[in-house]
Amino acid sequence: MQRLVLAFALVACVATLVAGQAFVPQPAGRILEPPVPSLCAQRKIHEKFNGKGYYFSWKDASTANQQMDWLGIRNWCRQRCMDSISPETSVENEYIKKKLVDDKVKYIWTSGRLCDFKGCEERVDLKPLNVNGWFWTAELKKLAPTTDRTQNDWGYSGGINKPQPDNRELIQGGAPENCLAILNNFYNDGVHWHDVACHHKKPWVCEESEALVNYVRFTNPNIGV
Ligand SMILES: [Ca+2]
Ligand SMILES: [Ca+2]
Repeated sequence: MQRLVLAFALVACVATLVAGQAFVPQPAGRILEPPVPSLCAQRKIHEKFNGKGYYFSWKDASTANQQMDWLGIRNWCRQRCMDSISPETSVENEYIKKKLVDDKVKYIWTSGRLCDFKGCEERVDLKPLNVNGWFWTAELKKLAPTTDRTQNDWGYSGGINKPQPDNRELIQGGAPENCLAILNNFYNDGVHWHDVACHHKKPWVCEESEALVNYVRFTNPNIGV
């Protein structure tokens, strides 16, 4: 098991280098789970889109009534060689948004997160954090600046009638809104991205992770992942 964890750490490092990023951000206290080969082999895919498999928690009887926090969802997906969804293109973003509308799902988590971890504060390219500090954690890819409205899908309103990201919960004395959810007209503002405090529980969408699938194929060639 120790060897597996070490090997996984190495793969993660390689993936990080390939992605051109100098850090592997993750929240303090809880760990990012490695894939579980048997769960990867049995993973359920509801639909394929542009060659990648997607899992929708509300479409499956075993998870239809479940909701999890931001990291819990990443780990559930990662154990199955997937990760929380990263809608990095407008085509993929529209595909996911249509699912929420068609299936009347109020909101979901994505892998999007503000770089609020140890090491982020030294990165000048992330300053100011509320503009340049957002990234898709599953892909280790930065989002376009929050101010560039043509390259993102942040909502135009929210709980305090301010454009997103607004860090509303922190302003109102609660937790910082460091995670990226897609909200389906929750504030009568259409279907858009919102910064939301990461501890809230939501349904989820997993997206297959090429890196995790390849890793498990390499380390477990006989398991048929
Ligand atoms: Ca994606
Ligand atoms: Ca917000």
